[in-house]
Amino acid sequence: MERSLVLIKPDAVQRALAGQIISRLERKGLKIVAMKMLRMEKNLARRHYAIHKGKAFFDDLVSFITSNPLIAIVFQGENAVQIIRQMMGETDPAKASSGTIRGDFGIDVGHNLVHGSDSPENACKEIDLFFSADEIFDYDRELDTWIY
Ligand code: D4T
Repeated sequence: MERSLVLIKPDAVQRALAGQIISRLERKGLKIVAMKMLRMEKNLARRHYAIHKGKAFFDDLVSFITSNPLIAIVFQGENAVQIIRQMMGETDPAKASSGTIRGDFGIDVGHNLVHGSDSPENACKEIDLFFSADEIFDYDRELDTWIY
């Protein structure tokens, strides 16, 4: 079953939106298999966002993501990566459709509330950055027989 790394970013934690965001993903049918609160170290942030190194917004992005605690979650489900990207909406909340997390709760691209892995391959790499194997739980839920 596919997994995706979701970050409830510092702006969402500060705005007390963590519960609502997690709830949306849970109600969709996705299963939480790992979760922790942490303050991202600068080195981890630079590795996580390595693809953006050299871009104008890179330093602001690293400052923002390391400024306050965030919540890292591994969600599991069929097609989890694509479903979560759809539910998050476009990177820029001003362009994200209503009904998406960013479309409903955000305005500014630098404060876009959530991260979700953009491919199953990147999900595996990102999950490894945040979680050790013994922090990820393999368990059954009876309600899954009503989701799948
Ligand atoms: P993340 O990685 O946070 O899930 O966002 P996306 O996958 O949707 O978008 P991204 O990697 O292109 O951007 C990473 C992060 O950088 C911020 N950002 C992005 C910014 O501050 N200014 C910008 O112009 C862009 C493109 C927002 C998300």
